Amino acid sequence: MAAAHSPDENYINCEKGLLSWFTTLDHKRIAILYFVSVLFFFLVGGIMALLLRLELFAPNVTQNVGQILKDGDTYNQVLTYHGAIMVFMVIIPGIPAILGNFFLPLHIGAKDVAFPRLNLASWYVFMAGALMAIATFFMHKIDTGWTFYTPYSIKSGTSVVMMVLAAFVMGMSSILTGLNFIVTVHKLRAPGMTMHRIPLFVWAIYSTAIIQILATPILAITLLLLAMERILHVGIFDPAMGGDPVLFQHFFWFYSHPAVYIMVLPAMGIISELIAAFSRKVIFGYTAIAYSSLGIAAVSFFVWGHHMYVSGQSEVAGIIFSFITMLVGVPTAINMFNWNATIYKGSVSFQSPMLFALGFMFLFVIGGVTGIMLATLPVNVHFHDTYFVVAHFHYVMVGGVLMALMGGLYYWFPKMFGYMYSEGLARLSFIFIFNGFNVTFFPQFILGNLGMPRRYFDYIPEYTALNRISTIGSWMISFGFLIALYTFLLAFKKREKAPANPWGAKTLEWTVPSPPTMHNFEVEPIITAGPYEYR
Ligand code: CU1
Repeated sequence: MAAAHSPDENYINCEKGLLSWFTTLDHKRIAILYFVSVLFFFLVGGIMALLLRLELFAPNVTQNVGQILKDGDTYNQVLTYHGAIMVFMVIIPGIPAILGNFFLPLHIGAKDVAFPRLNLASWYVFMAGALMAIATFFMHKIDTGWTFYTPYSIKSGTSVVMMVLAAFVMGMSSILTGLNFIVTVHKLRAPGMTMHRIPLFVWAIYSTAIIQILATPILAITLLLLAMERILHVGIFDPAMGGDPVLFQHFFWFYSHPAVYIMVLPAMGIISELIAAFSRKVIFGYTAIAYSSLGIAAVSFFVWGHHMYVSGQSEVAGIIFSFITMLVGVPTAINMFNWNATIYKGSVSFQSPMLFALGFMFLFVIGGVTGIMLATLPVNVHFHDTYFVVAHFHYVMVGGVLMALMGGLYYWFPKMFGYMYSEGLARLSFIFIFNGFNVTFFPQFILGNLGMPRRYFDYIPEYTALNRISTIGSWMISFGFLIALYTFLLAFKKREKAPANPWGAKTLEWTVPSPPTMHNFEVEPIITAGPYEYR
């Protein structure tokens, strides 16, 4: 009944009260629930990171400066929480559950996802898992590292069972979200929205969902087996009982390598949207990028052994895993080529979301190339378990995923909340995040090459200078994120109304008001062209 609605009604103000949020079935409101939760966990995981870097400011316990964590055990616990929170509670749900939930239906011309109740249930399941993870903090904590490697995770006196069950529950949420998105893409596309007309962000979320559904159950079973090993002593991973600790690594990485692409593919999807919008061009090589997403998803299942070159696996296995790992570089390079080709001769505007997109391209190439180095069998022996690995995966996870998430948030904030933010502040946050990131993590490549092992809370004095630079960088990057938070909060305070399409972008979400109404489209859109039809 259009007459009953005021013209200013949108998905935020159409229902009032906190309860209306916790019982909502609207994909956009559920996205906001995820946004608030993930933001909170990001702050907690970020504080843990700052504590770790502060500890590493000075080489050893005899110097008081920087020695804020009282012993190695505390350091191991903070390290584990930092990793587990950032992986399971921030980066895996981050882009799909926040931006995927909000924009996937809008991108394909749908009123909601296929199963709205399941969507809300996914958030509750996620929060239940997150609360279980937090509960371990008030039990015996956890010190195994986020990978829960056996045999230590069988012996550790900390709350391993609770923590792996927490990851199990959060994995369930991830599976349900993936399932929901796949059905949504297949069943709810608007008339004329063929698979070759969906935005590349949708292709990315779709490919991600395939991995979520196929790989996450393996993690679930692995973690259950670990819990059983601790409780029932079944003898599957514990060598003392005839089990094989390396078997755990096979199972764990069979999920956790594809999980890297659960994190990275949605980031690449955002970058495709940003590059098209801010170059004012139809994306170059649409089909190549779309199929590259599927290609990366497929190859990701056959590379897990690259985590285990030095675990005693056969040389043949090492060579095969090394070769297949390098194949991931092909679809990734195809994406990178097509983004560059799109920018080429485009009328590029360097607004804050585009700065993050370019930042992503720069940092992700470094993350990718160092990945190829690590995939090389003999080189890996040198770099294994050093800070080189830490630097590499932070270039992928932060330089890649978080840069894309920030770019996506700056891009879609006006649509999500209906307000414009200060472009100057947004750019300032980029400067601090981008530079702070490089100051933090580039020295770690050098430290790793010099042989500094990861996961140690003290080190020899030769490593001091580079560690100090890294710690100072961590303050710069934090300052950048604080500016970003302030930018968003200030936008809510100033209430400067955003137009429907502030960037002149061409995908469907920009055709509806900012913020969108509860049912997204008052009239069902009929699609007659591809997603980036610029004149
Ligand atoms: Cu991997």
